[in-house]
Amino acid sequence: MSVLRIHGVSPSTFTRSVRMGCHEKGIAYEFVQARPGALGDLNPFEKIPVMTHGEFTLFESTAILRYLDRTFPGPKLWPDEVAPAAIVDQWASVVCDSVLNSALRYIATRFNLLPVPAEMAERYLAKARQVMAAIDRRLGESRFLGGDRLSAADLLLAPPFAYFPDVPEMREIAEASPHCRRWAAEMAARPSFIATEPEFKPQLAN
Ligand SMILES: N[C@@H](CCC(=O)N[C@@H](CS)C(=O)NCC(=O)O)C(=O)O
Repeated sequence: MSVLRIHGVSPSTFTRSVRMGCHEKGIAYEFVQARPGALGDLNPFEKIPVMTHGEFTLFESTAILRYLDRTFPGPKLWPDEVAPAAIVDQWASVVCDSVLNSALRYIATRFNLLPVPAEMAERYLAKARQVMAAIDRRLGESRFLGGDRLSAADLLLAPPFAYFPDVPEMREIAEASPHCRRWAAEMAARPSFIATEPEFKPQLAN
């Protein structure tokens, strides 16, 4: 049986999503400490996470989660039916695009990981308010982001949302989002979330 390895670092939100997928499906894996830019040939885009499964290498978190779901038994991260699976894809994509390009970028600026002009940071924050309001509406209609059951979309959203309380402006957004908070409490109780708690967290710049 080939060894499955997840290369990344524990504070990385995308790395955590993929590791959560392993835990949800009961997949044994090795966690290999690797920072972005120190991956050698594993990812030409120099981003984490990367998965290796024997000789097979894969980057991009959603692709990795899909691979895990198709390769291993255990609870499905995507439904089998076409339309419900497409809804999961839709919300996974919302996280990887809209949440990344607003909330996650804003958090990165506040942790001094993404130096941008103040005006740009304000734009990320304004967009985060809009994006999270739409996600809150969705979670008011649906127990999980992708539907009635946990899916890859939840695994992608939970790690960035876990940083909201650490940044006052994002904490305010979370406090104004009751459905997100109900969902986040449910996610935080899952063994996959508990097992992947970051070993350290970036600190606020000011
Ligand atoms: N689209 C990638 C995004 C991964 C990503 O942005 N990872 C961050 C860490 S959470 C990273 O490696 N950043 C370094 C960089 O962008 O150079 C995925 O879905 O895996």
